[in-house]
Amino acid sequence: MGPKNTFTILVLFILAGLIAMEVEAGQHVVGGSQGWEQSTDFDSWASAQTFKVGDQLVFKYSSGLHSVVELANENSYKQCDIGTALDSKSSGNDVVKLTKPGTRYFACGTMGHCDQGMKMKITTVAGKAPSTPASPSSSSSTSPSSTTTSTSTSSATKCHSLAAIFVVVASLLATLFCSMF
Ligand SMILES: [Cu+2]
Repeated sequence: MGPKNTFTILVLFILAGLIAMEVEAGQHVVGGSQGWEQSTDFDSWASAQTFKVGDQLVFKYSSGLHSVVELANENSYKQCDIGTALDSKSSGNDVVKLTKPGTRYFACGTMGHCDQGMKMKITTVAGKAPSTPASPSSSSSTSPSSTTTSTSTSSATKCHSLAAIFVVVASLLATLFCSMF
Protein backbone atom coordinates (compact mmCIF):
# COMPACT_ATOMS: atom_id res chain seq x y z
CA MET A 1 0.00 0.00 0.00
CA GLY A 2 1.49 3.32 -1.10
CA PRO A 3 1.54 6.41 1.09
CA LYS A 4 -1.16 8.05 -1.05
CA ASN A 5 -3.62 5.22 -0.45
CA THR A 6 -2.80 5.19 3.24
CA PHE A 7 -3.43 8.91 3.44
CA THR A 8 -6.77 8.59 1.63
CA ILE A 9 -7.92 5.85 3.98
CA LEU A 10 -6.79 7.89 6.98
CA VAL A 11 -8.79 10.90 5.79
CA LEU A 12 -11.86 8.72 5.25
CA PHE A 13 -11.56 7.30 8.75
CA ILE A 14 -11.25 10.76 10.29
CA LEU A 15 -14.26 11.99 8.28
CA ALA A 16 -16.29 8.97 9.36
CA GLY A 17 -15.32 9.62 12.97
CA LEU A 18 -16.27 13.28 12.78
CA ILE A 19 -19.60 12.48 11.14
CA ALA A 20 -20.34 9.88 13.82
CA MET A 21 -19.60 12.44 16.55
CA GLU A 22 -21.74 15.07 14.87
CA VAL A 23 -24.69 12.72 14.55
CA GLU A 24 -24.43 11.25 18.03
CA ALA A 25 -23.91 14.56 19.81
CA GLY A 26 -27.17 15.69 18.19
CA GLN A 27 -26.22 19.23 17.29
CA HIS A 28 -28.74 21.03 15.14
CA VAL A 29 -27.41 24.16 13.46
CA VAL A 30 -30.63 26.13 13.12
CA GLY A 31 -31.47 26.83 9.49
CA GLY A 32 -28.66 24.60 8.24
CA SER A 33 -26.03 26.39 6.16
CA GLN A 34 -28.23 29.49 5.92
CA GLY A 35 -28.27 29.87 9.67
CA TRP A 36 -30.49 32.12 11.78
CA GLU A 37 -31.45 34.67 9.11
CA GLN A 38 -34.66 36.30 7.86
CA SER A 39 -34.49 34.50 4.50
CA THR A 40 -34.35 31.01 6.02
CA ASP A 41 -37.45 28.81 5.94
CA PHE A 42 -37.43 27.51 9.51
CA ASP A 43 -40.64 25.51 9.19
CA SER A 44 -39.24 23.28 6.48
CA TRP A 45 -35.85 23.09 8.19
CA ALA A 46 -37.37 22.01 11.52
CA SER A 47 -39.72 19.49 9.93
CA ALA A 48 -36.72 17.66 8.46
CA GLN A 49 -35.05 17.32 11.88
CA THR A 50 -35.61 14.99 14.79
CA PHE A 51 -35.00 16.77 18.10
CA LYS A 52 -34.23 14.41 20.96
CA VAL A 53 -33.64 15.01 24.64
CA GLY A 54 -29.93 15.73 25.07
CA ASP A 55 -29.59 17.37 21.65
CA GLN A 56 -28.48 20.96 21.19
CA LEU A 57 -29.65 23.80 18.99
CA VAL A 58 -26.94 26.10 17.66
CA PHE A 59 -28.04 29.53 16.44
CA LYS A 60 -25.45 31.06 14.10
CA TYR A 61 -25.89 34.67 12.97
CA SER A 62 -24.27 38.10 12.85
CA SER A 63 -24.18 39.37 16.41
CA GLY A 64 -25.91 42.72 16.72
CA LEU A 65 -28.08 42.11 13.66
CA HIS A 66 -30.20 39.36 15.22
CA SER A 67 -30.78 37.71 18.56
CA VAL A 68 -32.45 34.61 19.95
CA VAL A 69 -35.46 34.99 22.20
CA GLU A 70 -37.28 32.03 23.66
CA LEU A 71 -41.02 32.59 23.83
CA ALA A 72 -43.27 31.22 26.54
CA ASN A 73 -46.11 29.72 24.54
CA GLU A 74 -47.91 29.14 21.25
CA ASN A 75 -49.81 32.42 21.52
CA SER A 76 -46.66 34.52 21.95
CA TYR A 77 -45.17 32.61 19.03
CA LYS A 78 -48.14 33.29 16.76
CA GLN A 79 -48.32 36.98 17.66
CA CYS A 80 -44.55 37.53 17.83
CA ASP A 81 -44.93 38.78 21.38
CA ILE A 82 -41.27 39.25 22.32
CA GLY A 83 -42.30 40.84 25.64
CA THR A 84 -43.05 37.48 27.24
CA ALA A 85 -39.57 36.12 26.58
CA LEU A 86 -38.29 33.33 28.81
CA ASP A 87 -34.70 33.80 27.75
CA SER A 88 -32.62 35.91 25.41
CA LYS A 89 -29.24 35.35 23.77
CA SER A 90 -27.19 37.55 21.43
CA SER A 91 -23.65 36.18 21.03
CA GLY A 92 -24.12 35.10 17.41
CA ASN A 93 -23.22 31.51 18.26
CA ASP A 94 -25.81 30.54 20.85
CA VAL A 95 -26.30 27.01 22.11
CA VAL A 96 -29.62 25.88 23.53
CA LYS A 97 -29.82 22.49 25.21
CA LEU A 98 -32.96 20.42 24.80
CA THR A 99 -33.27 19.01 28.28
CA LYS A 100 -36.79 17.62 28.23
CA PRO A 101 -39.54 16.55 25.82
CA GLY A 102 -42.01 19.16 24.64
CA THR A 103 -42.47 22.15 22.35
CA ARG A 104 -40.29 25.26 22.47
CA TYR A 105 -40.64 28.56 20.63
CA PHE A 106 -37.85 30.82 19.41
CA ALA A 107 -37.86 34.15 17.61
CA CYS A 108 -35.50 36.94 16.68
CA GLY A 109 -35.64 39.88 19.07
CA THR A 110 -34.80 42.49 16.43
CA MET A 111 -37.76 44.74 15.66
CA GLY A 112 -39.85 43.36 12.82
CA HIS A 113 -37.80 40.23 12.19
CA CYS A 114 -40.21 37.83 13.88
CA ASP A 115 -43.09 39.17 11.76
CA GLN A 116 -40.92 38.59 8.69
CA GLY A 117 -40.83 34.89 9.58
CA MET A 118 -37.75 34.76 11.76
CA LYS A 119 -39.28 32.41 14.27
CA MET A 120 -39.22 28.71 14.90
CA LYS A 121 -41.24 26.12 16.77
CA ILE A 122 -39.63 22.80 17.61
CA THR A 123 -40.80 19.69 19.41
CA THR A 124 -38.35 17.59 21.39
CA VAL A 125 -39.04 13.89 21.76
CA ALA A 126 -37.79 11.56 24.48
CA GLY A 127 -35.41 8.66 24.00
CA LYS A 128 -33.05 7.70 21.21
CA ALA A 129 -34.63 5.43 18.61
CA PRO A 130 -38.32 5.42 17.61
CA SER A 131 -38.16 1.59 17.39
CA THR A 132 -37.62 1.31 21.17
CA PRO A 133 -40.98 0.58 22.79
CA ALA A 134 -42.04 3.08 25.41
CA SER A 135 -44.18 0.51 27.19
CA PRO A 136 -42.42 -1.40 30.00
CA SER A 137 -43.94 -4.73 28.88
CA SER A 138 -40.82 -6.24 27.26
CA SER A 139 -38.04 -5.94 29.86
CA SER A 140 -39.17 -3.86 32.81
CA SER A 141 -37.31 -5.89 35.44
CA THR A 142 -33.99 -6.10 33.60
CA SER A 143 -33.40 -2.43 32.76
CA PRO A 144 -33.36 -0.11 35.76
CA SER A 145 -31.63 2.56 33.63
CA SER A 146 -34.63 3.03 31.36
CA THR A 147 -36.39 5.24 33.90
CA THR A 148 -33.82 8.03 33.59
CA THR A 149 -34.00 8.78 29.87
CA SER A 150 -31.84 11.89 29.83
CA THR A 151 -28.99 10.28 31.76
CA SER A 152 -28.85 7.22 29.54
CA THR A 153 -28.98 9.36 26.42
CA SER A 154 -26.04 11.52 27.45
CA SER A 155 -23.90 8.56 28.50
CA ALA A 156 -24.69 6.85 25.20
CA THR A 157 -23.61 10.02 23.42
CA LYS A 158 -20.36 10.06 25.38
CA CYS A 159 -19.79 6.40 24.51
CA HIS A 160 -20.31 7.03 20.81
CA SER A 161 -17.99 10.04 20.89
CA LEU A 162 -15.33 7.88 22.54
CA ALA A 163 -15.87 5.23 19.89
CA ALA A 164 -15.41 7.84 17.18
CA ILE A 165 -12.18 9.07 18.80
CA PHE A 166 -11.03 5.46 19.07
CA VAL A 167 -11.61 4.94 15.32
CA VAL A 168 -9.53 8.03 14.51
CA VAL A 169 -6.68 7.02 16.84
CA ALA A 170 -6.74 3.45 15.50
CA SER A 171 -6.52 4.68 11.91
CA LEU A 172 -3.59 6.94 12.85
CA LEU A 173 -1.77 4.00 14.43
CA ALA A 174 -2.54 1.83 11.38
CA THR A 175 -1.08 4.51 9.12
CA LEU A 176 2.07 4.74 11.22
CA PHE A 177 2.39 0.98 11.16
CA CYS A 178 1.89 0.72 7.39
CA SER A 179 4.34 3.52 6.66
CA MET A 180 7.12 1.48 8.30
CA PHE A 181 7.03 -1.02 5.40
CU1 LIG B 1 -33.36 38.94 13.16
